[in-house]
Parts: sequence; C-alpha cells; structure tokens
Amino acid sequence: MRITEARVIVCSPGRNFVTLKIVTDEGLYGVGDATLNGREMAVAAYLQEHVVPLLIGRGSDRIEHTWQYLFKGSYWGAGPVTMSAIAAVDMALWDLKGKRLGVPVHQLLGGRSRDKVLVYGHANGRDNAETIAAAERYRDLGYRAIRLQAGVPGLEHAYGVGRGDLFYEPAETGSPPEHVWSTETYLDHVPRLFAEAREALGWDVHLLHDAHHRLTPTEAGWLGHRLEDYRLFWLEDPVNDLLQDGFRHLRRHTRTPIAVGEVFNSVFQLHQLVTEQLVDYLRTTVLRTGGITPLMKIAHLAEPYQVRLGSHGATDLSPITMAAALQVDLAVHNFGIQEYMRHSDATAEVFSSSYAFDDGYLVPGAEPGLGADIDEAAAARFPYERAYLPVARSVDGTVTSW
Ligand code: EZ4
Ligand code: CO
Repeated sequence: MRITEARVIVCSPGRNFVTLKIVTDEGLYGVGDATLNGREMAVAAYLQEHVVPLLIGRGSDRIEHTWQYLFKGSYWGAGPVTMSAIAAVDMALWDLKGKRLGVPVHQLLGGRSRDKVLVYGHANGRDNAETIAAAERYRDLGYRAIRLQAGVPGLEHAYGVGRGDLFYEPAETGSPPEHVWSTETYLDHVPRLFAEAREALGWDVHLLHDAHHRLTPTEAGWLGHRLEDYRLFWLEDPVNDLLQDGFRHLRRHTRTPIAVGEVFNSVFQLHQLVTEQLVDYLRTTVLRTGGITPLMKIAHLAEPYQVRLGSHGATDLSPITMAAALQVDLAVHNFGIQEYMRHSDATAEVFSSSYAFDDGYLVPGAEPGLGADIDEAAAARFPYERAYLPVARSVDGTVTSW
C-alpha cells in the first residue's frame, strides 16, 4: 500500500488533541495520536510541515524502516515534539498493518500474554475524607488499584486534585494557572492520607501516589520510607525524571516501589535506571516515546531486569493512545499496570474505541488494527483552544516543578 494522504486533525472536545490520519491507495486508513499537552500546535506544525511531505508516496508496510527514517533523518535526536510526531506515524502504520491483515495489533506483537489489562483509576478530593470517599466509589465500580491525591491543608492547590473525581483535567484555557507549593507541608500530609486510607479501605486494594517530580532525592527517600507501612503499589515520579543519580540515592533509602518515565522520549533516558534496577515500573508511553515500535524494544530491554510497564494513561493522551497502549500491554510479558482515566463525553463524541472496562480491567475489542478511530466531522465541531498546564511556585515565589 502507498500512502496517498496524511491529515493532521486538531480538535478540542473538552481538551486539545492532535491526531494524524494516514490514507492509502487501497482506501484503508490508520490513525495515530500526536497530542503534547500545552504545546499541541508545535507537534501539529512539525507533522504538517516536516513529516507529511515525507509520507506521501511511501509504502505503509515498512514500519521499523519508516521509524528510523524519521528519527535518524531528523538528526536532532529525541525530544517531546519530534517523538510525539513520530509516534503518531508509527501508531497509524501499525493500525494500517492490522487492518490490512485483519488482526488486532497485539497479534502482530506476538499475541496475548494475558487476557485483560489491570488498570488504576484516580481518586482525588480537597481533603483526605473526600479522597477516600472517591476511592470508595472507584472500588464500588470494580477498580482494584486506585491512585490517591488529596488537597494539602495550607495549600490552595495540589497536583492531581481537579474538577470532580472521574474527570481530572490538567490543562486550562487562557493563561497558565499558578499554584503555590510547599514541600514541607506536603511531606507532613501524605503519610497521614495513606494511614487514613488503609484504615478506611483495608488492604485488598492497590494504592498508588504521584509526587509529580517535586522532591529532592533526600525528601523522596524520607517519603518513600514513611509510606512503606502502607504498602503502596508504587510511588510515581518521586524525583525529577531526568536525573538518574537521584534514583540511586532514593533506592538506598526506601523499599517503596518506584515508577518513572511519563516524560521520557527514548530508551536513552531509562536504560541505566533499568539495568541498575533503580526503578520498578516504566511509565513510558507509546505516544511520548515515538510509538509502539520503540516501546516494544524498551519492554524487552526491561524484561530480564524485572522492570515492568505501567504506561501513562492520563486524559491528555487520546483514546487512540489508550488503544495502542492496550495492544502493547496485552502482548508484552513484563506488564504491570495501566493508568486509566475516563475520557469525557465530549471526547467520546469525537473518538470511538472498542476497549471496555470490566471489573478492574480493560479488555480491548477484537477488531483489526488499534481499535480506535476519530470522527472528523465531530472533531470539526470542537475547534482548538490554547490551553496550558499549571505552573508551580514555592511559597517565596520561585518557579518550581509542577
Ligand atoms: O500531569 O498527563 O500520572 N499522571 C500524570 C498526568 C500528567 C499529565 C500532564 O499533561 O502525571 O496527570
Ligand atoms: Co504522573
């Protein structure tokens, strides 16, 4: 099959998404997600100006070759804009290959290692009681693993606490919102949240927490140690993802499992963490790291080191990324857990998907390809709106990691 057309579709059904649709001379098409939250138009322009012209007339079958052509051919290496763009192409080509052969993509990745994919949901609230009540609702829905994020007394905003417990949306139209942050106040508070949560929820449910890159290695080691008594499934992004040495220090100070990697763009940001067994779960996604092709290599690198995949799955990744992630999650042996935030009704008007939630697991549909699609007419009803992630400042005004 030859690629005859590639369309970049930008829409905002509740939040912004960038989608690539690749059409071939046999009438089949494939779709890929290129959304980079808060910087969407950079990827849309990268695709439109620099990638689409290279796709027209190419064969759609050579996925690895096309991946290398776009990656090595750009010369500048891995960055979030480049890799999100290449990911969209890669997803669309796997989608096409599956459709052409009449099989879901996981069949092409070696077939199913498991029947269903364990997911975790996000419970949050303005205080511990609200968060725990939200976690109880998740448990009633069947969730077996729940991330807990709570407002911190004395801080007006806390990461992960948003609009309602099922639809946390970390992006705002207009100027970036600013949040005041105090590490001391947060560190005092989190162990109390998990003590109260275990008291209320018992031990039959996995609990997770995201520190969102804000702590120093010493602070993170202290927190991880304090949380050991509550047996977390993982502590996510305790320190800045990009500082490898921080994890070596952290590992010496806590036995709480560590998850990292939602901002990673390539294997070069994680190979040392894997081979030194400094982390337990990789949050690296299909979208941010350049597609299914490189994520499979990362999974295979991690397997002998007993590091498992725990893919990022926030709502700023479209249902196409979620569908692609599930294909990988089903196929690789060293899968751990998949983050799953429900997309809003507006998002579901534009994107269709065949995966379904059942009793704590996501079960992908059996249709050929990735199992997700975009309705371009519906997308046109939701035009792009500039939006930003929040910016965080310490109490004295210093800009800090959000
Ligand atoms: O803040 O995807 O674990 N999940 C996260 C996410 C990220 C957003 C940023 O766009 O950390 O909520
Ligand atoms: Co995170």
